[in-house]
Amino acid sequence: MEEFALGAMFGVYMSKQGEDGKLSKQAFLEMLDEELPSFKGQGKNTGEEIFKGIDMNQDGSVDFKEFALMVAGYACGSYDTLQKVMKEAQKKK
Ligand SMILES: [Ca+2]
Repeated sequence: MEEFALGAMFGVYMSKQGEDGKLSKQAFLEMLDEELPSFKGQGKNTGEEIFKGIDMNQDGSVDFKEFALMVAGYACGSYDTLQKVMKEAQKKK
C-alpha cells in the first residue's frame, strides 16, 4: 500500500471516530481489521499488542506522529521492523 494511501486512510478514520486529530483505540483496531489485515495476519501479534506498540505516549489513542511511525515501519515490511522503529523513536525523545 502506498504511504499516501495510509495517510488518507488515517484522515478517514480520524474523522469517523477520533477526536483532536487522534485515532481512538477502537478506531485503530477497526482500521487494522478493515484496511491492514495482512499487518496482523503475518505475525502472531494481536491488534491490542500492535496498538500498545504504537501508542508511544500511552494516552490511549494514536496521533498522527505515532501513525506516521507505524507507516514507516509498515513500509519496511514487518511488525518486527516496526518495533525497532518505535524503539528508536522513543530513545530520541
Ligand atoms: Ca498516543
